Amino acid sequence: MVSVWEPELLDRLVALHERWGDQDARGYHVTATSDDLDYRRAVSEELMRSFAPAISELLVDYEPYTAVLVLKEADGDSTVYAHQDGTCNDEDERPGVVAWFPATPLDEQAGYLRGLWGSHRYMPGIRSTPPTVAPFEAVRDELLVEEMPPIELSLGQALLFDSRLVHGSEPNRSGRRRLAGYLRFHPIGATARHYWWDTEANLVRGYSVDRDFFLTHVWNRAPDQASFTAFTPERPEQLTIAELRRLRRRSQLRPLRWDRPVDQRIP
Ligand SMILES: O=C(O)CCC(=O)C(=O)O
Repeated sequence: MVSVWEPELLDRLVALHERWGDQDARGYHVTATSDDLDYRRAVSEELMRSFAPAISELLVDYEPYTAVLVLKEADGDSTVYAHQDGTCNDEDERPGVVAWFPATPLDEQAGYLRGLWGSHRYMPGIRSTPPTVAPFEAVRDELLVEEMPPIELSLGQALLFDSRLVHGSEPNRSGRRRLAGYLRFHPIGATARHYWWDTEANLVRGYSVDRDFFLTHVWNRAPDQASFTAFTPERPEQLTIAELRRLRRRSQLRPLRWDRPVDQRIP
């Protein structure tokens, strides 16, 4: 959790949404899926210009490559179930980093972001769009409320997390729109990836994409280019809450390879 900018800066995002956004939308939605490509681009440019530099300064050798607004409207279901964000770069050496921050005040009613601590260490694997079945699907409601502590961010603060972290939030019950910024970073020079689950063939297809892809792609559709890989997704065994707790404890004792100091790495 970092304090990175003056809260007044956030007014730019609210104004941007008021000018361009769909005022009749309901529930949870993100600008990444908007049909209005000019709006998508305007949001991305504002986030990259006004917000990404302060985060980049805190990261060593990472660059931003995509930026969206996350909206939870006053009406409609806006629960964000426990999930992991899609894989956007090869994570074997270094993971992607997400910066998430509120642009309108957060409290219990508006719904704090919640995280399953340490889950980036014990929930490896490629995450596709749409997502294939996750090993915590059977317990996702209980997981969100009982196992994932709320992260109480104020305006001006951001949460930086490993892009494999399981996270989510309860619905917005505040009666007001809840607006948040979301930026993704990857190691400088990394190739951006997109993994699409072709449900008809039951294959996850991997694509190397450029930055514009995230501004123009129609989500859940086949990307309009050749894939570099394809694999059949596994149907994972569903974990219980007790098993997830055990995994967390074990991961604290024995971090994954890339977490270890270089001289302690297993060859
Ligand atoms: O805004 C939130 O509470 C969560 C958003 C989120 O996790 C996402 O869009 O992936």
